Amino acid sequence: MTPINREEIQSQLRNQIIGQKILAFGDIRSTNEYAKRLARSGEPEGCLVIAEHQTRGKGRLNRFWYSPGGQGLWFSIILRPDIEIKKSSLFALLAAVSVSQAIETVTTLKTELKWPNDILVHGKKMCGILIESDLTREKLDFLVMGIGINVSQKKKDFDHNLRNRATSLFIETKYSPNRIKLLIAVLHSLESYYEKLKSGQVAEILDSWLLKCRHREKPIIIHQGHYECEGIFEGVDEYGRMVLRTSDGNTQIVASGEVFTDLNLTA
Ligand code: BT5
Repeated sequence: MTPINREEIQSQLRNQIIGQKILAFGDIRSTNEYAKRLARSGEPEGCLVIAEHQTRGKGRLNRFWYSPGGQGLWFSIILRPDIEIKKSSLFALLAAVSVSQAIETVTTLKTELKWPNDILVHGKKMCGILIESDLTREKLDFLVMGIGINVSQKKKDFDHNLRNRATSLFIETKYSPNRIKLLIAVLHSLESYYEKLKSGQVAEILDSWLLKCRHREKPIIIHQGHYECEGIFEGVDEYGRMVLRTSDGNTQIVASGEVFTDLNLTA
């Protein structure tokens, strides 16, 4: 696959914020870790860190994110929105709708979203999102939005325990789209939703997310560490948190956790 080239991205990008500075690497431990270090040393918002291969790509709760060389898009963006800390959960949904829109523009695939941070195609995970932030004195200092999209892996390339849960654009369409074209579509979409969020048009992001949510009004089980809860997924509140209707008819707000949609604990 053609290597990711910074100049090529720059020449096609029409954004004012996201991607104003681009750092492209061959190998890196984790683009999120790198971007966080940059942000802590004062890097302005919009900086994009992208790599061909991550040796220690991270998922939530320090889980491993498989990021083989040249087979996907692994990147992170530094953002410094002037918003309440509570609203930072919205960024996983914002990233999910942006990537989903980009995939549907560049391919003919239909994507589905799983709360809070997964993009699925035919029930399998194609993209994961990791939002990490630093706070200073009750204020959001910066936020790093990490996105991993599987592009050209074949089924046999995934580890056996991921093979039935993960997918790639190649597996679903039988061809590998141009990664730069897909990346540019994601970055354009991200900038447009980011502008909406900053100007208070949160409802538009939430509506777009809900339209694609695969478990809306469906029974789910939510795991939070050792705590487990069941109910009907009603939707999300204005902070992107889950609204769960439990069997006693009450409504519960859930800020984080892992959603399962059947008793066999599959996504
Ligand atoms: C996520 O975590 O889905 C967030 C993934 C974020 C990755 C990006 S890549 C660029 C940036 N830099 C980083 O270091 N990270 C971000 P979570 O919901 O915790 O899901 C992690 C789980 O997904 C793992 O435990 C595996 O089961 C599964 N998994 C790992 N690699 C995968 C892959 N390539 N495709 C699909 N599923 C995968």
